[in-house]
This record gives sequence, C-alpha cells and structure tokens, in this order.
Amino acid sequence: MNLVVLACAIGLLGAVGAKSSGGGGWHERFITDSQGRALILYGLNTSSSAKTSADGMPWIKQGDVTGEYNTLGTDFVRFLIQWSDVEPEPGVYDDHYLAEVKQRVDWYQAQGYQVLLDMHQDVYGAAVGGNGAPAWATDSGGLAADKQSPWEMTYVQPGVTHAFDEFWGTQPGHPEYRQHYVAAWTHVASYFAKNGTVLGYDVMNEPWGGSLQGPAFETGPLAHLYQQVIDAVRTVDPDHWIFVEPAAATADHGLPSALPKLDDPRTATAGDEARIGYAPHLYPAPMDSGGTYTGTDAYLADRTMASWQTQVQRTAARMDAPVLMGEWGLDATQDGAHLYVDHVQTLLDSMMIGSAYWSSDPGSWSPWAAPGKPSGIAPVLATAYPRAIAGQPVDFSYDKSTLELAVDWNDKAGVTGSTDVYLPPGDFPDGGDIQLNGAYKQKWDAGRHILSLTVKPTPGVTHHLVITPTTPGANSPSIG
Ligand code: IDC
Repeated sequence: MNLVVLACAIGLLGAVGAKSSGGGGWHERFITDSQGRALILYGLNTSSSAKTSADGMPWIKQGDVTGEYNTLGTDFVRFLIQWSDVEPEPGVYDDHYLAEVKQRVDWYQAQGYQVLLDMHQDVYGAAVGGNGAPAWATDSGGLAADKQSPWEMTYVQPGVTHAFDEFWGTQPGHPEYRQHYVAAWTHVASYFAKNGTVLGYDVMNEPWGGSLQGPAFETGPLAHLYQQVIDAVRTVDPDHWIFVEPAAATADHGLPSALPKLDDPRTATAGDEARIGYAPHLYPAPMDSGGTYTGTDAYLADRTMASWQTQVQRTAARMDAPVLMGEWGLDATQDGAHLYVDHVQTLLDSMMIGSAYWSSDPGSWSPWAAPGKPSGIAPVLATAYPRAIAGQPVDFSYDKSTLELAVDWNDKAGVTGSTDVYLPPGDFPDGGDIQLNGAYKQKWDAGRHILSLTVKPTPGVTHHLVITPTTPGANSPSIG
C-alpha cells in the first residue's frame, strides 16, 4: 500500500530503538483456562460492519455464531467496540450499548468461545473520515480531513494528524481526551469484570501517532496511555487479559516495534502472574491492498512474514508477554489466496499463537460469501488445531497436504483436564486415527468435532500426539 514507503522510513527509525532483551519466556507463556490448560485461540474479527451501523452492533445474529462454529470450528472472536458508542457524550456512558454487546458475548458463550473486546479505531474518528473516537473528542484544528483511497491514506490528512496530536498531547490543547479514554475503558472493564466469556481487552486498534512516529511515539505517549489504562482497569478488574498493539503502519509489515515492557499491578498479589498480551497484526503490502499471492507479490509477502516473526518474537520477549495476533486477512478471491491462508496458519502454529482473521463481514475477504453461505476460503480457514492443551505446549502443527495434526506437550504441575483438538469435518469426514505414546482416555464429541484426550502423567516424557483422517476399514484406534 501507499503507506509502505512511509512505514519503511519509520521502521528504520524503529530499528534503532527496538533492541530486544534477547531472552524472555514469552513462548512459554500461554493464555490459560480455569484448569490451567493452554488455550489456542482461533477465530474471526466481528466485525467491520459495527463501525457504521446505527446501534454499533455487528451484522451477526445468534444463528450466525452457531453457523460459524459449525463451518469453521473457531473458539475465539475479536469483537469490535467503539469509544464513540461507549461514551457518546463526555462522561456519559451508554450502558444500553454495553448490554447489547453483552448479549452478543452470551451468543459466543453458548458456542464455547472466548471474546476479546477490541476498542476499534481507523483514522481516529468519524468526524475526520474514520471511526472510533466521538466527535466531541475530535479536534481537527479546522484542517482538511478528506477521505482517501485506499482508506489508510486518510491517516495523513492534516485534520487527522491534528486530531491525533491533540489526543496524544503533541498539541497541548486537550489532555482531557486521554483521561476520557482511560475512564471509558475503566467503565467497560467494570461492566465485564466478572464475565468469564470475555477473555480481555484490546486497548486500541492500530495506534497511529499523528505527527509523532517511531520509537518516540511507541515509548512515549502510546506506552504511557497503555500503562494508564492498565493501571485503571486493574482497579476494577484484576483478572482479564489486557492486550496492547504496536504502531500498526510499521509492525503490520514486519518492521520493528519499540513498545517497552508494561507493568501489571496484579503481580503485586503473591502468585498472580502478569496478564498483559501483545496483539500485533500482519498485513504484507500486497495483501493489504487486495493483491494476489503469486510471483513477486508472494515473494514480498513471504519476506514480510519472516521479518514479522522475528520482530514479534523480539517485542514479545522484551515485554514478557504472550502473543495473540489480532488481524490478518486478504481478498480471498485473489489468486494464491488459499496458499497464503495456509502459509500464515503454518507460521502461527509454528509460533504456537492464536489469531483472529479479518473479517467475518460477508464479502471477498470473508469466509462468508453472504450471511450463512460459506465462501471458497471457508474450508481453508476451517483448520485442525488444539483448542486446549492440558500441560506445557511444546509444539504443534497441521499439514493441510497430509492432513496430519501433531501436538506435543509436557505435563505441568497443577494443570487438569483433557487436551482438546478440533478436527474439521471437511478434512476428517470419517473421524481420525490417534497415535499417542502412553496411556490415555479419549472422548469424541461428534456434534462439535472435538476430540478430548486425557493422558496419564509421564514424568520426563513428552506426550506426542498425531492424528490423521481415518481410512474406512483400517484397524487402528480411531474416533468418529
Ligand atoms: C477496513 C474495512 C473497510 C473499511 C476500512 C476503514 O475492511 O471496509 O473501509 O477498514 O474503516 C486494518 C484495520 C481494519 C480494516 C482492515 C482491512 O484494523 O479496520 O478494515 N485493516 O483494510 N488494518 C489493516 C487492514
């Protein structure tokens, strides 16, 4: 996209300030459930339609959530909310809006999902051609803010830059905007503090620094705001995860982030671990602008993915935070799209991180051609994966060509329950053959396509599970 040149320039600056500590156990840290099992979160963003709908709600009905599970087997959603809907007037919160959000959270709960609430913004807010911030918190300085194509180019309109500068304090006129943002998050967190289906909060979608960019932005006002939100949320909600994103125009393309380690006040209580996660996005330039995954575009995308992996691991190590990738996607009707999806899934599996695909909105980027009608990319997005691992994950992978799902894990003190894997019916029409060292018990939920394996602890021995589709008539331990 056109911001790439700008992004590259900023990225070079980023490289100077983004030195990694080199160590860190981010890859050993997982989001866990009440039994201590590592959760692998896999799902969609729902949805872009919420940015502009009259009530701020996404296009989905309850049946679409059921349909999503039946078609894709997902266990996670990154659910878009907006500051302008939470706080339509200064200091006035719309709890009817939050009740509507809660109703959708309940729909996901019924299907066994975890919900990440994403305070979305693109291009600051509707008053300057984007979405997110309320008009009362938007000061364009009277400068032009004309919508551009592609939409990302609107970010560099002078009125948009001014609005961001006012928010971040680069222009000194409105320090209260950030205070409102922190208070709005505190309100949302107090509303959902006890909700077990809500995984946590994504503090700000794709932050943009206006006229302040690179490490100066990420280590300055961005990190400061994140820490303020974390501290404030913790006064009302000690347990949910809080996810932070890097400056997107650079990190989305595999360039370094300078985000520093943030402190989680919950660690002040003995035995409580930090619950701050790192939630970057991945959009190689050809994909971001709706391109193909062929020829030099595929080469560029592959180089971006390799760099993205390196940079994400560095930042996560520095922050000592597990990673959950908040957005990736492409125009799935373009040549090579299926291969791109497969390659990203392979990358994410190798990093043992979950993700949310952009997006559920029916159309060319979506698993839905129309509501309830799967598109061509749906069977590729419907992948086999471990939903929950009852121990310390070591490795997992799914090979779409051999249809072999492999999961390795070690026993971990205090973790109970089964290791649950999802086997998409398209790939495993007759169930699966199980190879697993050591003694185990199995349970197959044929309605939900979930295989649960409870193993006998084997001190010092890694559990090694391989599942392949059952060949009808073959004589091996099978399910289905
Ligand atoms: C896009 C929507 C598009 C909309 C635009 C601006 O697909 O219909 O016009 O937002 O609101 C992101 C953003 C996400 C974008 C998505 C795809 O977080 O809001 O959605 N994208 O362009 N970052 C990189 C890509």
